[in-house]
Amino acid sequence: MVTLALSKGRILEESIPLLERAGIVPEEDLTQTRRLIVGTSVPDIRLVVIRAADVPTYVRYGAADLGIAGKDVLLEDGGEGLYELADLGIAACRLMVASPAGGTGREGARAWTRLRVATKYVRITERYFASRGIQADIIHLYGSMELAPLVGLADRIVDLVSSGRTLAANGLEATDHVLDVSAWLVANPAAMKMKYEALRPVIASLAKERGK
Ligand code: PRT
Ligand code: MG
Repeated sequence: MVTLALSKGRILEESIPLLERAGIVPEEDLTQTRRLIVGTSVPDIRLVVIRAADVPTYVRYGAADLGIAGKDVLLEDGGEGLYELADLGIAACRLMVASPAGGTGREGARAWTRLRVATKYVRITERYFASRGIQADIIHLYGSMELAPLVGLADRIVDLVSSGRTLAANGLEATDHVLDVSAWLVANPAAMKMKYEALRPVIASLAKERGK
């Protein structure tokens, strides 16, 4: 049995057509079902559907042999104990620094000392500012980062941007590019040894359909 971990949300929406083109058709509508383990048209392949940030954990511990996870999640996780096999080219976006549109005046005196940056991506953000020699206090949020500058919680955010509409709707503008993001196929290293014969065709067909 091969277990492939997918994450809910955007990655799932773009993974389903990729899987189907690769001949792996889920037995249920993954966007509707409440089941967390779903079989496929390929008898020995099953899917588990979990939170995006949990995909590296399932794959690292071998609870899933393969997984599809955003580069943002993989970098934030650290990626130890995972093989990053292929960039699938789906769910593409950019990790950006953003701040209130129309300048810096609004930050006031705090801008002269340390910057406060709200993000879900603490590790990536720490590394980004440190590598530029900028002192920043990182405020860890789990979602709705766009709110933080509007209520005085932070001066900047680091968040994913695709169309830019969420930033615009909240009077923010992207100022600096941190990372290009897309979803990658990852594997458990032990499974790659023990189950290589079973995994090889799955990996080959997913990698072949990438970015189409
Ligand atoms: O549910 P959970 O809290 O675990 O995750 P989530 O709801 O934040 O995101 P989810 O599950 O939909 O998908 C997460 C993965 O999708 C990320 O790890 C990325 O790899 C990928 N992805 C691609 C995105 C986006 N594009 C994206 N635009 N994840 C989130 N966004 C959000 C962004 O955070 C912002 O709030 O969409 C908003 C911006 O979109 P635009 O189009 O308005 O710019
Ligand atoms: Mg979500």
